[in-house]
Parts: sequence; structure tokens; C-alpha cells
Amino acid sequence: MRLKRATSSGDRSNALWGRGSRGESRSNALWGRGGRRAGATIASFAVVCALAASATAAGVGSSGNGGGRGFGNLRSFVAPELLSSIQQNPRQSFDVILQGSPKTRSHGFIQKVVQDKSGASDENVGAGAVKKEFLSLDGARLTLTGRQILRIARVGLAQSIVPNDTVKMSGVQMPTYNTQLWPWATGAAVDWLNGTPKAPTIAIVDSGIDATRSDVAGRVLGQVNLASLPGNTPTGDGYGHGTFVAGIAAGSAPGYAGVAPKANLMSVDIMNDQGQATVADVVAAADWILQNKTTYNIKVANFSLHSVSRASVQFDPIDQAVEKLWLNGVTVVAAAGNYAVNGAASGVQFAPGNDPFVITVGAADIGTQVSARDDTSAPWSAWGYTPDGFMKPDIGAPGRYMVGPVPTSGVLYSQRPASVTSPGYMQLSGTSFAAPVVSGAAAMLLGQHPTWTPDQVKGALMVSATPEPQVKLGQLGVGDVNVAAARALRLNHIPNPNAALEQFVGAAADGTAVFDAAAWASAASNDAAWSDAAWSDAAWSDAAWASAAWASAAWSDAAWASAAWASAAWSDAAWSDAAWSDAAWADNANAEPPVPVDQTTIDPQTQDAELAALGIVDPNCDPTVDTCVLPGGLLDPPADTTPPVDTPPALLP
Ligand SMILES: [Ca+2]
Ligand SMILES: [Ca+2]
Repeated sequence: MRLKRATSSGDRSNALWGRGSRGESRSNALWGRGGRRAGATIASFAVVCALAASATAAGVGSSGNGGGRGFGNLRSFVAPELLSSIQQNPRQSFDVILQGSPKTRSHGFIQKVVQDKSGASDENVGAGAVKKEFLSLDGARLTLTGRQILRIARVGLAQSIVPNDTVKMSGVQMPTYNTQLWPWATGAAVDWLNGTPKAPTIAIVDSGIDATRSDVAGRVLGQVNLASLPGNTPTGDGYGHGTFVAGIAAGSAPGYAGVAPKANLMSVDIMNDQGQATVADVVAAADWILQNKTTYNIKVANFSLHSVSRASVQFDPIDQAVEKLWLNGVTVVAAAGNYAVNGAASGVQFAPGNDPFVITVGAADIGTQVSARDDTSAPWSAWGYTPDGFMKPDIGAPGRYMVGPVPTSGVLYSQRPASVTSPGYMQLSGTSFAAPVVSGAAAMLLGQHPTWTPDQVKGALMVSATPEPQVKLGQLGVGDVNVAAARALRLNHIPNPNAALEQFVGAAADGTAVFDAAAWASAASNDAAWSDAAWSDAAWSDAAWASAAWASAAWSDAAWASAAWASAAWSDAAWSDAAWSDAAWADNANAEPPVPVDQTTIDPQTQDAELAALGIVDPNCDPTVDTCVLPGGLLDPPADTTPPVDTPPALLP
């Protein structure tokens, strides 16, 4: 569900960004032009500076409206410095905190404010102005114009209206950043700091990567061409999908930071310029990674694709290939697929997403707020049981209306002109683009904990996931990935979601580890409770999501009993080199039309609030591994009055 902004586009830029021109002023407002550097000023002074600077920039006296009535008839408390700024320009917008009566609930109080339409058209408040409803106090954060604030104060709809003092964080100059909402919803900003751990190499098994893009330049260690079908541009990315995936995982262009912007990348190109590949190409890609992982320090492999033949892990060559990677130290991340219809359970039928070891990722629609309260599952994001009875996906990540880099020469770029948001960038939807969020998170975890196994990476991402209150159990696995929470884990022991499978892992003739699927199938057919061990670990009790509920759903013997692999329908023909259909690409999401870009972005004030919530006060200090103080050491970090990014919701009406 998207909230439509109530104001016209001209007003919108004013309301959201506080200045007449969008674009550059957004980055300026956050990234500290004009001397608003962290630690340079005390909090209250910074607030005044920010408000005054904005009002000046917007042009004092340019509006002239709203000055007709004085401030003597206000029934709500309005902070004096706020009133003074409103007086200069009532059409200027302000990041404020409204508090209602202590006796009312925050939601009801805010609904009253939004529903009151008795004022002039530019005085009434739209739902889009509400940035965050607080659980701990009877209030909310809103972006309001001066005229809207005065209206609320005159009618007495709020008890108090004060500036959001997290504006004091405005001076943190991040080395890289992203003005899209999605990285903020996953806590990715902790990965954008100087001094964050250096992530290992991520292999992108896809259509290639345009290594000349500033998003990835200097970090693509190699481009391997394994595409067997004709029509493949041998270097770069003739289609465009792989560059986008790489940008989400590890982009570093200004304004388009990915989750792990310093990670190196390896392009394993298996897709021709029409987006076609074969099963054998995917297996060859896994082989290549297995043989070269040490040379290039590859510890994560991203597969934003799936086969189109329903299969059991006992027989599927792609599953066997990715298991081999997993069991030999490469964390495999796979897209769930885009073939659910209207949110109904579709099963996760196809490899590699149906493999029990790997991390399978579903696509969340993160709505318009950083918090998960307005999140839904993208209606096409595949979920449910695999043919072997495993509940998938394991985890969710933002995957709807994502903006990322696509080479302008790529076929995808010319195929969907309506999805181009700016030169070289497109808005696309699909589990293809949720998977690399998790690949980036996995790489950062491995940067911080270089000795961790893929099982530990999966366990850490799952135990720290943000619950999704509006999503059915299992639809997005245990919830949305939260890289900040995963990196901040201080557990003595990370629970292993694959613990029950380990008893079936043995050594192959060449000494590598291998999963004995036949032994597993035999054990599972004799004892439906075989998987309980994976979820009995006490460490799961640290999870914010309900581990008990997940444990009961994680594997189903009923789903297994109906598996197609048990029938004769299975044939060698399924693995012929027939080109994949477009459905194999987890990119399309039924060619979902794009939404206006301003519905997928985050305003500077909210970015500041999130930086504060993440503990980011110094661009050189990573709060997940260090104790950070403001540069200069003169001041302690400001008290954090904002609920954490992953506040468990549950208070919806
Ligand atoms: Ca290609
Ligand atoms: Ca959200």
C-alpha cells in the first residue's frame, strides 16, 4: 500500500526537503554543507541552525500567507524556536514531534489529526506527513508546514509540538549514502562508514556486471563468461540484470550505496543478452566458484535466478551444486521467485531457492516508513513448502520498487523505459533484488567474523531478523533482514538453522563435504520429528520473532509426502539445455509498473533520526564494533529518543 502525497509536486519538494529545489538540496541538507558538522555545535543550537538555514534558503517572505493571524490564540504548546521559524516562513516544512493527551493512544490521536479536514486545504494534514508513531510515548513524528502546525495548535489537536531534536545529527558526513528507503529499513547505513570491516568477495551469478560503472568501479575482480547460449556480450552486462543485483549488494556510487559498498565482486556471467541461460551454466558457475574461491576470497555467492522444473534436492543438479558451495565455505543466497499470486502460498518449487541449506530470500514491500509496521510481502513473492517439505523463504528483504544501476546499453534498459528513474538507474521489483540485500549483509557479517561458516551467517541473519507483523508466518521467513542488528549480535553462540541436516553431511571422494540426500530422505521418512533439533537451540529464544511458531512450520512431512519427485514424472528431459523462459529470471515480478520515485525515498530528517537510532555519530566510527562518541570527544552522543529501527510492532489497531 502506497500513501499518496497530499500535496502538489511543488509543495511536495518543499514539504519533504525544506527547499525549493529537490535533487541537490536533499543531499546538502543531510550531508552537512554549510558547516553543520558533527560535534561542531550543541544540540539545541544545531536545531536552531537547521531551521533557520532552511527558512532562509526557502526565501523569507516569499509566501506571505499565514501571517494574518497572530500566535496569541494557540491552544497547544509550540516550542518558541519553532514558532520563530514559522513566523519567518509559514510554508516552510518542519520535522516535529506531536504529543497528545497522555490518556489517548498514539494511533488514535494521530488519526484525529489526519482526519480533521476543517482547515484550509494547505492546513490539513495528510497521512503521508506521519513519519513514525511512537510506542513509548503518546505521540508521533511528522513533517508539517508552519501553517499546518499553527492550525493544529489553534484547534488544540495536540498537547505540544516541538522540533525533532534528532536534527542535531545532520552534520554526520557519511562516506557514502543512499536516499532510497530500502537500505534504511535494513540498517545498512552501519556498513557505509569508514572503518567498517572489509567484506570478502561476492560472486554474482547473473547476466554479467558493467565494471565501468562508478557503482562498482575498481572492485570487480574478474568477469568470467560461462554463458553457453548464443548472443552473449562476453564482458560487461549486455542484459542489465546483473549490474543491478551487484549495485544492491555492493554499490558505492554517491546516493546509491548498496549494503556492502566496499566488498569486491566477481562477475560470473551465465546469461545472454536476452536473459537466457541453461541449468548446465548454473552448475558450471558453482563449479567455477568452488575452484576459485580461495584465489579471489569469494565467501558469498548470489543466485537471483531459479530453474523452471520442479525438483527434489535428491535429484536437482543445481541444488547439489549450491550445497557443495555451502558445505565448503561459500554462503549461498538465492531468490525465492516471483510466482506467488496475490500473496497466496505458492510453494518454493525450484532450485536453488528450494535447497534447505542455502539462504532463500523473499521480497518485502517496505511501504513508506522505515519501521516494519507498514511492511507487507510483495504479492508475487514465492513462499511455502518446497517439494521436500522445507518452509521457504528463510528471510525477507526489500524487493519491491528498488532503484539501482543498469547499463544504458543493456537490453533491459531499452525494454522498460518507464522504469528508468535517472540516466543509468532503473526501478525494478522482484526477489532478484531482495536476494542481494542479504548477500551484502552476509558479506559484512563475514567481514566482521572471518571464520564464520555459512551456517553461522544464516543463523545470525535469522536470529536478528525484524518481525513482520502484517505478514503471515513463513511468507517472508522469520522476518526482514537487519544487517545492523546482525552485526551487533553479541551471542556466545549463534544458533544453527541447519543443525538437523548436519548428520547427513559426509566426505566426498575428493575430500570435500557433501550432503547425503538419500540418507536424509530415509531418515525423514522414518521420523517426522527429525528436524526438531535445528530449532531446539536455546539461542533462538533471543530472536524477536516467535521461534516456537517457526519451529513448528519449518519442515512438513505432509508437504514432503506429496512431492512430485516421488512420482515417475521426473525425467532426464527436465535437464536438457532448453533455454530458460523469462520466468526463470526472478526480476520481472509480472512487469509490475513503477511507482513515483519520491514514494521510495527517505527524507533527510528521517535519515538523521535513523543515523541516531543506529548510534552513528562519527563517520569514522562503526557503532556495531566500537563505542562511538562525537568527534573531538567534547560531547557524549545524544540521548536516543527514537525507537530502534527494528521495534517489534504489534500495536496496530
Ligand atoms: Ca551476459
Ligand atoms: Ca516499512
